[in-house]
Parts: sequence; C-alpha cells; structure tokens
Amino acid sequence: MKTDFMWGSATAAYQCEGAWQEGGKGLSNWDAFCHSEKNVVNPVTADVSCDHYHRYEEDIEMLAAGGQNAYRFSIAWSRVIPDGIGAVSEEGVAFYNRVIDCCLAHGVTPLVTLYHYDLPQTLFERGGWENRETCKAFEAYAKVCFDRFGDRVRYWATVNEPNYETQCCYAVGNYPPNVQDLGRRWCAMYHILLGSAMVVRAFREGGYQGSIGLVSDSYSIETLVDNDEYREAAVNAELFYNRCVNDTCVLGKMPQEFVDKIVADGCNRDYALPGDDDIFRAGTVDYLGVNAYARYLVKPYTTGETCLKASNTGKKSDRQEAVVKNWFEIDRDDSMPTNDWDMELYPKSLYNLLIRLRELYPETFFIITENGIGYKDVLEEDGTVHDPYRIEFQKGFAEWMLEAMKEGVDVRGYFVWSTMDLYSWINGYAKRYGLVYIDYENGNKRIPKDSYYWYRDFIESQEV
Ligand code: BGP
Repeated sequence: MKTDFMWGSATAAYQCEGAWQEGGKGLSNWDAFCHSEKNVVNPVTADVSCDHYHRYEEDIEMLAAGGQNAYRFSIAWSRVIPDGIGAVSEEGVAFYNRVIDCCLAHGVTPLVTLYHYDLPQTLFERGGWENRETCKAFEAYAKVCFDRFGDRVRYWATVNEPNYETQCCYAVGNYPPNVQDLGRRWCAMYHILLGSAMVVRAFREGGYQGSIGLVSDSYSIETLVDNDEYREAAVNAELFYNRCVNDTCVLGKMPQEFVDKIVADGCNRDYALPGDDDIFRAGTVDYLGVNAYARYLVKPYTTGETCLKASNTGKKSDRQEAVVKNWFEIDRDDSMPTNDWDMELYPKSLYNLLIRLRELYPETFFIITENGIGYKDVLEEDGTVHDPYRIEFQKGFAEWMLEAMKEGVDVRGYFVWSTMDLYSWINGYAKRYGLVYIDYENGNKRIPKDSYYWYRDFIESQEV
C-alpha cells in the first residue's frame, strides 16, 4: 500500500450522525427543513439516520479493517456552538475529540470539514449566508475547532461545495431556504467563499499545523461538437460551475469574466466591499478538494429563461436540466449509461478534470474528497450485498486518477463517498452510496458490501 497517500472514504455530520437533539446540540437549518412542510420530495429526516453519533467506533473500526487510512467527516457547527455564535458546548467538543482519537488509534488520518451544509438555525433565521455576519460567526467557530482539535488534525477543509450548495438552495430551490433567485445565490456563494478565506487567514495567523483546503464540486466540462459556439458555451459553463469557486480560493481572486457576466445578468453586487480582495488574497488554500461525480456536457444557449432542475426521485424519467440564459445549456449523450438519478457514469471525466485543474492551478495539490455512485442496493437473503456497478465505478475513477498522477498531477488522497449508507439530501434513504450497507429496518446493522472488500484489496495492491 502507498502509505503516504490517503485512501479513505467520507461522510458529513447531518447525513450520518443522527442524535439531532442529543449531546447539547442546537438545531440546524436541515433539522428545521426536514421537519417542515417544505420537505416534500422524500419526506424523511436524518434525526437518527445510521446513528453514527453512537456507533462511530464501529464505523471507524470497519473503515480501518477495510484497509483505509483516512476518514473525511464534518463537524456539526450546532453541536460545538449550539446557537451558532457564543457559548461552546463541551459535550459537542468531547464528541469530536472521541471521533478524532478513535481515528488516530486506528492509524486513520482525519480530514475534517468545518461546514458541510448544516448551518445553525439561529444564523439561518438571520439570513444565513446572505448575511455577512455569518462569515464572522464562521471564523469564530473555526477558531474554536482549531484550538480544540488542531493538535491532532492535519487536514482541514473549510466548506463543502459552495457552488452546488448554493445552486440547490437558491437556484434549483430544493435545499433550504428553497429560493429560485440567481442574484441571491451569488450573494450567498460570495459570503461562503469570503467566510472560507477568513478561516484560512485565521489558520495561518494562528500558526496552526497542517494543510487547509476548500472542497469544491468540480466538473470536467465537455462538448459533443467542436466549434466556436460550443467552445464559448464550455468557457461559460466552466466559469459558472468551477472557476467562480476554484479561482477564488486557489488564486485569491474571483474571475473578472464571471463577475462581468453576473453583472450583465442584472445581479446587484453591493455585498462585495472594499477590502474583501485583501481577504481573498490572504485566504488562499493549500489544496483544492475535488468532489468528482460526473462531467457536464454543454451546448450553446438558444432560448428560454434560466432553469436549473435536479433529479431527486430516483425515476429514470426524472431528468436533471440546466438552461442558463445567455451562458449555456446542458447537452446529453443518450448512449452513455446513467444511474437512476440521471447521473452519467463516465470515469475518464476525472482524468480530464485533473489535467484541466493542473493547467489552471499548477501550484496547488489536489485531494479527491468525494467520488461515488448512488444506487438502490439490495440486501440478499443470505445477508450479502452485491454491488458490481459500484466496484466498476470506483475502480474506473480511481484508475483514471492514477493515470493523471502518472502524468504528474499532484493528488494526495482519494475518498469514496460514502463510508456507509446515510441520508442523501432530498433523495432520502433509497439512494445508497456506502461501502457498508445500513439495514435501517433492523437496528441499523452494518453489512460490508462487495465494494468494501474490493476497495480493501485495491488499496492493498497499490505500490508503496
Ligand atoms: C455531494 C455532497 C455530499 C453527498 C453527495 C451525493 O454533493 O457533498 O454530501 O450527498 O454529493 O449527493 P446526493 O446525496 O445528493 O446524491
């Protein structure tokens, strides 16, 4: 096994912990949303989920027994600071101390995400990331985490997917606050990036050890036709999906072409204040975390209003769509395989993406912080779970990553999404990603899938 490379898997607090009202935890926006009448597509909650809060030891033990040497998880902000700002919950801190110590006892490197979609409800009610005050609160919370856990954590991630999160919150409208308004979306994304930069700056000023990065949903942007119009659509889509976030956190500047285009769309940018540029410059990351699931095939914009739609039902007929007025439209290649949630399965997209990211950001290193496939796995009567499709998917992506590394791309870790089955935002529990099956009906029993054993052997076969 290549010991200096992180081979692991990932989770996020809201999706797996459960114990939503235990241990002194405050409410998050996802607790509130899932209990509200707005939770209609798959009206379930993650109140219990796979109960990682009580079973983290078993989960980390299984992860380590599966040959993995790294675990990416997130801290629930409202567990550590129940009201978002102010008093620290010692019970919350003690929980994450136990998780970190358990990782270290098993030779597992923790990669800790500070914010993965679950915002304290108190802050959400004050405008969430549309309110600049949330950036300050985020910095204060991050400092608590650095002070309490920084002696043992060597890999931090500030935030998870500022682009995808705000797209769902403010464009698709299926995540809280369930809005469809691109202007508000760009405002929230700006503040998440600003908050992230403030946290990185605090990390540097505090002299903490280790590496700090930002986890970004990044896509290989491709076209089926090679001409000027298609190339322009690809340039626009890359700004829209990738570069608005990645340039900002890696190079310390939001791309001017992106800013010009959203201003041309009529977005008011009053939230961008003098002095912010200095914060972005002071807050550049050590590494870019890449969440890789699929590529985007794009074509030129033709007509119609902006419309972004996710596929959340698990019916093949429910397609994701994207028309971004004056930018691009989503294209599709119907000959490509997809899963039930209309995600195209194309492993080489990770190679294409990494080559492109290296071109744009030659000075940084990358960690594949998520890569996985959602599937309706079946528990057989004999207690086994056969998921050849997942093995094929993970193997394909991992091998294309290794290929990019052979060409010199600096990648230092690979995390399967997810360690075990857990709540999938909006999709509920039918969409499973885990290497370990959770039998939700039978006491949340943990059952390693075929892919768990495949991953163990795959890791083992990698060169030292
Ligand atoms: C990423 C998120 C994860 C995870 C994954 C799968 O965007 O960072 O939290 O959920 O996607 O997405 P979904 O559960 O929506 O299928």
